Amino acid sequence: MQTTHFTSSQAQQLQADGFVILPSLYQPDEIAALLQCVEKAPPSGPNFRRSQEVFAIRNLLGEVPGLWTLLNTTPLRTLLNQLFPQGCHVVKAIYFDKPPLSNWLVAWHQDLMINVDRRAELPGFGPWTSKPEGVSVQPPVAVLEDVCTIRIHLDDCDASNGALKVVPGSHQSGVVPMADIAAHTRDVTVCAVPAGGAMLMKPLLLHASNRSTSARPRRVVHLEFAAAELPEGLQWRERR
Ligand SMILES: O=C(O)CCC(=O)C(=O)O
Repeated sequence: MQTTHFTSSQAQQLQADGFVILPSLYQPDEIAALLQCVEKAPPSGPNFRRSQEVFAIRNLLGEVPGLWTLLNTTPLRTLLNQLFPQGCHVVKAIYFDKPPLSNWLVAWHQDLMINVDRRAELPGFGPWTSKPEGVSVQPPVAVLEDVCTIRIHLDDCDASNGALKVVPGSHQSGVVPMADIAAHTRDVTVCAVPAGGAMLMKPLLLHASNRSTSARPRRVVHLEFAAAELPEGLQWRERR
């Protein structure tokens, strides 16, 4: 059955643990249409990364313009209205495939950087990075606390094909210095999510993922939403 209501206990889990799994946000035919749309995209340019280990498309909604119409279902809009009653915008979208038997592993980290349209001298913003695809910056913690990520799973995902591992509650520790991360990663949960399900997570949640030992792919649409506007002079690069 499709999830059309984000329950108060799910909202509480997101607040307390920094993540929650919604087992059914999209129907099988919707997932098939999403996959078909992504697979038709011509893979070229700095936003595409394809190797044996990973296939990623950054600025996904810019690179695959038809995708938003397929993603923007009534259950997604209902969920967003509950998460952000004051309204929100998409601020980042990525497609990840961890292909069968991929060696791609992701070390423990928090999602500290946001994508912006330019460099600007602003208190609390930094460090900055500039890559071919654009400028990113670490914003003040309050900006990160406002963001909610929705990872839509296009395949059944479990520990064998690289499910995300998280440290429940770690989003409440602020920015964890690199040297302290190991000490924070003792109590770990592996987030299995079925195809059509979604994992909601806060950017400050410590997370990682293992190599795949399975013959199954692990395809995910990663969407970040925020209600806040950035200070004058700075804009979310992928805002829509
Ligand atoms: O999908 C994964 O396995 C890791 C992705 C990740 O860590 C991220 O998006 O920050």
